[in-house]
Amino acid sequence: INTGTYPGRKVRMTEITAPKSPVTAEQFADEIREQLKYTQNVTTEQATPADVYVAASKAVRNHLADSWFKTQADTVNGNTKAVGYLSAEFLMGKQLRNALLNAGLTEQFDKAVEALGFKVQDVVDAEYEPGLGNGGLGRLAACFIDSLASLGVPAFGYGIQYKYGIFKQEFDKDGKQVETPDYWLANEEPWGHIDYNRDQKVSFGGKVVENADGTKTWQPAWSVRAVPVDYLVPGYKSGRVNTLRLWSAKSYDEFDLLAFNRSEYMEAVTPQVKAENISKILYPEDSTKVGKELRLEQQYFFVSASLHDAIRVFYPGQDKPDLTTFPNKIVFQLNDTHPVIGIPELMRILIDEYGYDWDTAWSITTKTFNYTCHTLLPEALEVWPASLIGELLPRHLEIIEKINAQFEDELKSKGVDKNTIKDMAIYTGDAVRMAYLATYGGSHVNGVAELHSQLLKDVTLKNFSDVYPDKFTNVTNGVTPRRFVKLANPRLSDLITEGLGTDKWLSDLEMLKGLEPLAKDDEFVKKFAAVKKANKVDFAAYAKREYGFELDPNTMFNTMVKRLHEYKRQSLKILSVISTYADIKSGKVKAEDVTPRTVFFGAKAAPGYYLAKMTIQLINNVSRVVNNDPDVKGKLAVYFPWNYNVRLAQHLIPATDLDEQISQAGKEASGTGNMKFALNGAMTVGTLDGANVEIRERVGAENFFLFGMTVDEVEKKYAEGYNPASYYEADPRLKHAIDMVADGTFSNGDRNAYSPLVADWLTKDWFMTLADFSAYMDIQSEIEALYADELEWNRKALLNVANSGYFSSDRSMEDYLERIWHTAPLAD
Ligand code: T68
Repeated sequence: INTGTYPGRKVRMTEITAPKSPVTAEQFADEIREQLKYTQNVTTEQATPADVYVAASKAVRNHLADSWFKTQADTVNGNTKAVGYLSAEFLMGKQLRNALLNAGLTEQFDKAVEALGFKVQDVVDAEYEPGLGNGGLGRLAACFIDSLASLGVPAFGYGIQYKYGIFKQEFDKDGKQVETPDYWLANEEPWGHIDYNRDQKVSFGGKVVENADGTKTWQPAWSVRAVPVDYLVPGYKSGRVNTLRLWSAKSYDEFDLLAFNRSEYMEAVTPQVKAENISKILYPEDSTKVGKELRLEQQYFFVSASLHDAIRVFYPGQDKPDLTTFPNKIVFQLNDTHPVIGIPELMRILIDEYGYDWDTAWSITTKTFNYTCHTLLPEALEVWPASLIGELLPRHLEIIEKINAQFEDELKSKGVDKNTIKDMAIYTGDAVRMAYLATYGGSHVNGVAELHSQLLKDVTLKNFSDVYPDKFTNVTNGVTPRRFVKLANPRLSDLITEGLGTDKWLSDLEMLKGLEPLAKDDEFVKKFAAVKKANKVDFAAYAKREYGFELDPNTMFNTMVKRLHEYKRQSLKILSVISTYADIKSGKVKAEDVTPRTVFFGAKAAPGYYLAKMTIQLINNVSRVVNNDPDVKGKLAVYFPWNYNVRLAQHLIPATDLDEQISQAGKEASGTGNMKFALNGAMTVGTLDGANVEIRERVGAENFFLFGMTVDEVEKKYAEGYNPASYYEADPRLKHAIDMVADGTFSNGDRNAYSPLVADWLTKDWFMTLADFSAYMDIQSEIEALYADELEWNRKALLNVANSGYFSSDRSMEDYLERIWHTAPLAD
């Protein structure tokens, strides 16, 4: 064991350079054989790659078991406060490669699999990616728990094991998105361990009765059984393994035998269906619409089970635990508003289940929770109808009312005026505002990038920040370099290690700064360029295999991947593609002046989001027309690989030359794709939005393609009255591109196909795509001029890598530890 303090680190890290019980490839092959024989019950000869995948995964899991038990014991017995990360989403990505890396078994695995007569790729491909998140928010949670384990901080991720994750996306013959269910548990899933003996009961409905002594008793109408499914979260070279505990809903009454005996077969399984529905499906992001009853049930389900679980873990076997010490044992982070019902739930547990008085309970609760906001769209802050909470959680509604009354008194005593108090109400009488409840009920509130946190204070939660300025802080997001550099981009990882003379950068990403001098070394820059080129060739092969695309790796790979949302402005990108297409086709731009480009889109649209789905259809049809037009062959191509997920991200990001982060300023809270691209040596074209601002500051303005309006300019334009049609009239390139969408060029002559989209652009355009179009087109010539100079382009791209070390999720975790959680890694 090699213990050391990394230069510049605020948190000490222990590095275990070799796995505790290293095995040889032969031994590991034997372990796989044993799993095949005794748990898969197949001979090595009978085994398929899928069998080997399950067997190898279980063998790796076994290697992590001792560290897991030790981490659990130290978590409970040590004097380091643990972190509970409460999140409705954990978008983990595939597990096997990551677990092998962190267990120090990568090479042994590769050799063992071959010795068993299998292809490594086939075995790895047998893993089905769990899609238990929508996008950035869920992936962030996954990066954070990886970093916590890698830093040796005791932590629990708490969430839901949805039976169906985010829908699978397909495109029909017209280019429309078709959603199909993602039944990711169809085959054996070796990573989650279902622990029936650590279950919790979660209740709903019914009524509240007042007892003779004035205390309240909630008499719920129905209950479900929350069963934990445990995933190991191994740290990278930390020797620590944390727990991701995802709850699965089961019924207490599997089956109504009386109904069955009456031949009422459907009725007989109703209770089971009702209970199991709770963890049945991940809600697709619908930030602009109100939620559903089931969604509130899901939120309460996992939060209630998790809080009870934490009490079980930290006060084992105690009937009357001293819960005033609870905030010293664990601090809970509320990942967006989805788990905010935890605040009244902890109050209820403390008062009704453990007999604490209100003030003591409130003091414990506020010390226990902190809230991270991930949005700037006011309509995305959850507001629940009070009637719904009253029906589902009557006792919680009472508690919320009382919290609100106390809050109003507090505001009055602070001299806040009546109207402001009304604006700040947590409980309006009709509705409960979860973001306000979280802000009042927790110790800290943070945004996810500097600009975002500033706007939260200045706009979204201004009243709260005026009254409670000290609650507000920022923690800029980050991504794990283990998955998104080491696993996704082995060639670049090797080059970085060569350049720095060590691989320690994987746990101290600021060390990438050491690459900066190498940007002056043409030979190193050429090696860097060769890495990108090889990644593009690889991606072309992958895209051919998976999607049947014929890509040309000699073109610029230009990528826009993220959820489909108007504010993210995929429209801006596709309109620019259409404009470029028209220019090449008409000969306005000479063939020899064109920078050959392949444009990639990856995006899922929420199933009920009409304009987003129409944008997908448009992109697919632009792709069809452009890719089949001999006039632009070799100059421009557009591809939309369907079902964008973590796996595709790991392939596409390392192969990208130019990344698009073009949201309207003031709308993207942070973005994390932007960080992954910069770390993988892509250049970014982007607006001054979210973390783009900080990325640009760090990599240098000269190494970032900035365009578009600022937040202030956007606000000014809204105030003046925005008229998109005037931009359509003023820029002939824009006019032509929109006319082509309207005239049937991309709909086999049908002029109505996109009329709602066109009408929206010309009359509403809420996110000002049209106003930023000219600036976006103008910066393309700068991009193309630089791209023509291969050495200079790669020099700048390398400087992006060298200066992106700040965007490690390890750094984000250190900031949370210091500013919010006030805790530290476990002692060795
Ligand atoms: C994202 N939010 C932000 N939300 O958009 C992004 N919403 O800027 C930021 O980088 C990221 O969070 C991490 O902080 C989301 O991804 C959701 O997915 C979501 C899901 C359900 C309901 C509302």
